[in-house]
Amino acid sequence: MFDNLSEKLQRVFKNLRGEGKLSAENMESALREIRMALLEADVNFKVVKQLIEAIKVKAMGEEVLSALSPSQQVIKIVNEELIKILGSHESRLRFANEPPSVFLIVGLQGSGKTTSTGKLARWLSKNGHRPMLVSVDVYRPAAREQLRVVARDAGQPIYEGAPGEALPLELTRSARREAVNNGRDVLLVDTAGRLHIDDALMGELRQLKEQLNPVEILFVADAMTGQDAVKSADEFHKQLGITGVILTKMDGDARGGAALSIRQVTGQPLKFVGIGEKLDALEQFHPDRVANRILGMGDILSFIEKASEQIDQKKAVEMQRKLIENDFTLADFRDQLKSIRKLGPLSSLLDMMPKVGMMKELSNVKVDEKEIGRVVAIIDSMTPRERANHMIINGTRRRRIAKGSGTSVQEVNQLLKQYAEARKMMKSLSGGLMGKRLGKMKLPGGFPFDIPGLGR
Ligand SMILES: Nc1nc2c(ncn2[C@@H]2O[C@H](COP(=O)(O)OP(=O)(O)O)[C@@H](O)[C@H]2O)c(=O)[nH]1
Ligand SMILES: [Mg+2]
Repeated sequence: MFDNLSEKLQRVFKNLRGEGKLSAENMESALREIRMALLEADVNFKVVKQLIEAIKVKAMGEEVLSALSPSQQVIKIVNEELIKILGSHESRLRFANEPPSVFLIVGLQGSGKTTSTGKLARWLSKNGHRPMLVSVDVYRPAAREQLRVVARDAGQPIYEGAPGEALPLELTRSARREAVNNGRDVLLVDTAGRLHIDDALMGELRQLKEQLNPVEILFVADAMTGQDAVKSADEFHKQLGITGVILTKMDGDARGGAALSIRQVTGQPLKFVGIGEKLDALEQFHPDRVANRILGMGDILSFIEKASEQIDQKKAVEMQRKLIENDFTLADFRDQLKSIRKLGPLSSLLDMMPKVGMMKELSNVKVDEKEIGRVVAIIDSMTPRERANHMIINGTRRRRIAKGSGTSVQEVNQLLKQYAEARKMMKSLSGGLMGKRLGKMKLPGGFPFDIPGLGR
């Protein structure tokens, strides 16, 4: 995603790095190059114009901070403006006050509606919701069968329809009732698509909208079709009123023009991107992270910079020695988890990094901040003696710790088991490749084993 654009913009910044300060001349040529890079990435020309104008005003205005170098200044400005055109904080899904929240999934044929419906079902269930699916693609039995398959893969129920129920309106009415009866809080409606926008399709969708009062109407578009995707999103919005966009097949789109234009052209935010055919290949769209990624802030240096700002280097070195010498107590374990938490959402840090080598592996790590909090609470409920020597924690002590931390004995057991395994693993790795690597990188979060809250 955005690879070409990212590369070109970074070249612009690099050229500016040699300059003493921002001047009308060097800014002029930088802006020209940024403009070219955006156009080559297939960004809508109006959006490019707005963006360049905004960057120019800021760069030449008073907002420029003299503490930053010219290239840093320009990166900062471009970053802010990119985030703005991408929609800042609008990417979150909305939910109805009274369940079920109905999400209408619309778009042209082949754009990825059915696949995205399955991905959303999975995503929602992983994020504390209980979705139900229904297909109103009544003209193509194969399409409904396809949704049945993705629903099964996502492990979420689908409303199949009673005999004689053949019309979209009937189906969705019953599906909503079924959702209420089964305590499902989101109803995902996969709709029929056409090759082109036509009146019959729009009429049907408008009827569904009227009857179902959906809180989200998500337009699904194929990113590889570039500005055509933007155009049809705009058309759907004018005729139907959409609330957000899911851009699919971003895995095959190196340019990213649609992603960068859609919000500005339609006024509706990009909410998710599809990055593969599998059900887990769906990412929530975070404008700030994407802007960072495009600007190449995703390098390990900035990660380490941020990390070392927040973490006491001495402490980190001491921790490593303990890890390697297997003198790593539960109290150290807790401190390390706390320092991970201090880094802020670890996932955003991981997102900033290039996906190569060991980082590739780390970037698959999912951080569950709640889980880290639970583990810290468990260790906090231990006595100093217990923290120094986990061997003395018997059944009675486990029950007391569980009570004190508001967790269960199973959770305490699980933590102790993970901790013991981690120690064992560290022992076998000590002095090995991992130890050396970690030593060199001084990464506070460089856990070569499974930590609670960091599941793979
Ligand atoms: N590579 C890739 N393929 C996708 C993605 N989303 C959907 N597809 C594929 O696009 C094709 C059409 O998807 P489908 O969900 O049937 O589209 P629909 O007609 O809009 O329901 C299928 O082959 C999907 O596997 C994606 O994010 N990446
Ligand atoms: Mg379909």
